Amino acid sequence: MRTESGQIFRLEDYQPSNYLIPEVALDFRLNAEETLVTARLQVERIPRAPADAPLILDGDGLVLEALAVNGAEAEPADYDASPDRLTITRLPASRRFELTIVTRIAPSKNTTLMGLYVSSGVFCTQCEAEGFRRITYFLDRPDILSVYTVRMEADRKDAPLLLSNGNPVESGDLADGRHFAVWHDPFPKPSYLFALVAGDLGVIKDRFTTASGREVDLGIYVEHGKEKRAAYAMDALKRSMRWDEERFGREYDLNVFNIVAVSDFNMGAMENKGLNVFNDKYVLADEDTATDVDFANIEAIIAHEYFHNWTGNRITCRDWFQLCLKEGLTVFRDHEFSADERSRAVKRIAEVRGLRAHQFPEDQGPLAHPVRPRRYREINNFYTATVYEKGSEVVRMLRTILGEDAFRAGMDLYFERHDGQAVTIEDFVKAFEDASGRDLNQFSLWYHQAGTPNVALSSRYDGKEKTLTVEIEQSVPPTPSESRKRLMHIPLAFGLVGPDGTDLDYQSVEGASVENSVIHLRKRRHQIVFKGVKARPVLSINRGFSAPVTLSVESRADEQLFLARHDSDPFSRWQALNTLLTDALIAASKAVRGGKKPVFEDELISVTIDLAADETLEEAFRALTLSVPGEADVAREIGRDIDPDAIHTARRALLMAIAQAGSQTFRALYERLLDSAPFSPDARSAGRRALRNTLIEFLVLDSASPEDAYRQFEDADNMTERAGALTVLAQHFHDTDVGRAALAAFEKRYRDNPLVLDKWFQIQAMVPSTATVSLLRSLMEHPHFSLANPNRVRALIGTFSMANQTAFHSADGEGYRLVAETVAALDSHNPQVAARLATAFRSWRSLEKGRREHARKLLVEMAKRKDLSRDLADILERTLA
Ligand code: 0A1
Ligand code: ZN
Repeated sequence: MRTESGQIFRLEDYQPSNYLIPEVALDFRLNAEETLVTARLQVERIPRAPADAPLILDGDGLVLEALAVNGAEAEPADYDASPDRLTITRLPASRRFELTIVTRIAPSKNTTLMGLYVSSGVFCTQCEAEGFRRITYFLDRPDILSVYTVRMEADRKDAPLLLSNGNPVESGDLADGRHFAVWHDPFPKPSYLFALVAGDLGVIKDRFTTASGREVDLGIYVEHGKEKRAAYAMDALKRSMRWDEERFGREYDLNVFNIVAVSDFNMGAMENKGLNVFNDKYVLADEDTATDVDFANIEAIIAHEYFHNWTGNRITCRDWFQLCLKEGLTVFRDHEFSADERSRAVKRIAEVRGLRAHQFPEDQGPLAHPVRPRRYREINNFYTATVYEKGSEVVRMLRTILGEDAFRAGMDLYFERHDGQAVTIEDFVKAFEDASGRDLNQFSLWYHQAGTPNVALSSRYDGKEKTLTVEIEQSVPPTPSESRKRLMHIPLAFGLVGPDGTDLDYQSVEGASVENSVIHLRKRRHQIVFKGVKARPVLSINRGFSAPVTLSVESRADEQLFLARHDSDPFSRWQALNTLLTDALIAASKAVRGGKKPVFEDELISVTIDLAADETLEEAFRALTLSVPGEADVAREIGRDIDPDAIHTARRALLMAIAQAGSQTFRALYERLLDSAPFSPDARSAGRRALRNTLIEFLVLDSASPEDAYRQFEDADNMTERAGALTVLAQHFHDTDVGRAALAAFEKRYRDNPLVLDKWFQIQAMVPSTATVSLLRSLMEHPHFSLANPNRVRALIGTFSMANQTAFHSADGEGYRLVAETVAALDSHNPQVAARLATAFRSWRSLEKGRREHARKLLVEMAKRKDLSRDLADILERTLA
């Protein structure tokens, strides 16, 4: 099927290529306005391909300058070149031949940030997923693996630094102030992992000795003057390298590993072989300019890209449908790394909050797709929370089901069997089946079926018989183009929490397979009977969020309160409180809508305060328990006919109730937590700051004065506390002199630091006021705002659309209009960023009528525009379908 606005790619249409390209030699004459690219390709026809099979190479906006076959200029009749394709119809009879292709490109005019572009004077590339075809004509698909040799030539003054993948081979001077360098990467790789960087950058260098004694030169390249701010990233890199050896037996394989930070980048970072390119937001940090969340993100993303060296680069994807093969697995690996480096419980709660905030709405709306999709129109739109985060949850479930040892055996087999190959999810799962001897057929549905399963559950205890009977039922809601769903294998970790808070034993169990405290749900309904349970337990279910499902549990509030106070699984403690708070907020927003005053149970308020004050618990965990569910969390749980204003009012009332009841406790705690030690980004210190930042909001609400927050803002010796205080001031006192003064002081201090100024944009984008839309319109005129820079756009407009429920969803539709206008303005420049921004509308159908209508009209208007990019057209079409 073809739609009006583009071809649909289908998994079932996959065909291996008739031609391979075992070797590539690239030569770049770098010049910002006009770069000449000469590609010498060693091409090989596969034995079973017909001798006259045409060779069809991908291009995107290319101009062909010259083409030669085996060194001889090609006859015009033998090929056809268009900007997006080079078809060669007459080829030598021999199976191997050489093609030389010359293209001319204009890096400085490349605003899409795909292919070769210039960021702050630095040449850099981004080729995943299909950016290589913007550089030269190629079989731009991940199952074509080639050994690359890259020669770059540039002006020595503008670009003293010339980097590419692999190891450096040669360099030297040329005439007219130019110079060159040659790099060679011995590992065959797909074109999406190609990279070059050329420019004038500062560097920090270090060394790493691998487990087997190989010396690796490490370099992190940043803008001159910012070198010191790369130290934490370097430390994270070395820890990642060691961790992958210890936990997965994976060593680094080249002599050099380089990271380059650039300021214009569409995503977080990119795992190009031996030459990772990063959004500088995920490299640069020091206490004055980065928050603890920034430090944690840097650690996670440095690790993520490094881990791709084995899961993604050495073993890559056969086609883009298999994106989760590398992404889900690598996210799982970076999550485990952060859990080991920091607090496992806190990390898990943060992951689950992220999954629910980003993946659940995707899975429950018009953009739902399986972890391994079967069709796409624009692959850029599939770098989603489903592929990444749910993909990681699937790997986590695999480990839960198999256990640590069999999981590791499966990973080892996968590495051993597929090193150097481009493979599929089926290959991945098969490695675990073969290593463990288990049948993972039903489990694999997690890859193939979209939608968040629901698990409904009730339990009853028979004191005479000493049995606990649990009734469980699974259902998977329909999703676009998948109305009938099959039953899943859902692993539910559980505990039977006894009256003293410790887990009770049982003698036997019937009705489902239960092993190592995990119930394996495989049928629609299970009646599970635990026998020999000595006392009445409270069932703690889906511990550690063992399965990414929604739960409908028939349980009394006092049971949830009991779990919040006593469950031995910290995740479940947090979850129990979170469920209670969410339920209370749903009830309160109903009351607000009905014109009533919201009320909250005293016991709920006191358990919240008690947990925050419990000094036997880690501070970071306490900060999480005290973080009342956000407005978007409540909206998601309500699910339909959403009124964001009512939720906002309800949430404010809850915050106030907690602030007043906790007044003395919170103030004493806040003072006690003040750290007099010098700044350290470690998890424990960050936890203390997180708790203080959570408390400061309650202090100002209770006192109805900005004073405490302003003092924190002024006294802070680190960005976490400064930005935390400013956020509270902007949220609650934006229209007061103190609020305005703090915002102005922050801007003055950080005017020339774009990454910090992004925080200033972000904090204002979150102000819950009807005036925010016009504030944002004026901020878009700020001299340091630019639609050409993705970080600026995400900070201001992205934050507004994702994290400001009241103003984005303002009843007059003006919030939607602002975002729609920005999307439209961006689309011709940078379609990827425009399309991503447009996903803010994905839950439009769940809003109340007035807002729904505003959103629908704007979506229809946008979809009608001429010359929409494929990226944006795809999102709009699916959102409206
Ligand atoms: N593979 C990268 C993500 C990424 C994807 C596309 C890009 O194009 C702009 C950039 C980066 C990762 O998982 O980190
Ligand atoms: Zn990745």
